Amino acid sequence: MTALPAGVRHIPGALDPQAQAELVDDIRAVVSQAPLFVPVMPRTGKPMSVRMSNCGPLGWVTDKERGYRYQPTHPVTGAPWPAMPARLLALWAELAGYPHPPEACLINFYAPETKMGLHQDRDEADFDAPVLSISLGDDCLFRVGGPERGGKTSSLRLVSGDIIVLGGASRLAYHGVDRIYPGTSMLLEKPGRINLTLRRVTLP
Ligand code: MD3
Ligand code: FE
Repeated sequence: MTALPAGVRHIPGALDPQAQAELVDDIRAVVSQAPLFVPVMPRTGKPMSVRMSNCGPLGWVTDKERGYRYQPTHPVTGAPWPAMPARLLALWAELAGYPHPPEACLINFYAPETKMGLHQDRDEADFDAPVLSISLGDDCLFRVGGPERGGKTSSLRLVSGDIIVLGGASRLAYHGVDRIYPGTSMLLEKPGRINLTLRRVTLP
């Protein structure tokens, strides 16, 4: 574990257990309307191991034919994404330091064997806005590097209730999830981890 890259703000224990449970209830309600889907890599068609859904006006999706993109509707049901829960809007207003509301909340569900390879988030038009990430459930080993693939990386264990805000120089940093530590949290009914990323997509 070394120092985090400039622009990464880690807030350990940002959410107390009650706030975590309330967010899980919010996400359960979202996922009952907008079921988790299997994201598929562009061109190769290889399924990712993470399961996803979204809330807010826009959601991030990916499939073989059309690749990574944001769209206003669920890729399977065709329904508009559920509204962004008020609690998420309030956390953004408190912590993002950005004067416009988030447009997308990507919900990632990690079963115990799930990983997410190193990547950049660059499907948004607005890189001035930060990305705000909320961890719920089992701990994970998160890795973040610089804006170039192959650069030095730092690893960080993220715990349920932690928030990280990725802004400024870190907005285009490579990052990924190397592993989940099953059984480290009792928040969820089953082992696994939920990550919520709040994002601004369009230019204000
Ligand atoms: C660093 N999710 O959904 S969140 C993703 O834990 C994603 O589910 C991971 O990477 C997860 O794209 C990591 C933390 C995160 C999110 C966005 C970033 C870190 C970031 C954008 C730039 C730099
Ligand atoms: Fe990412």
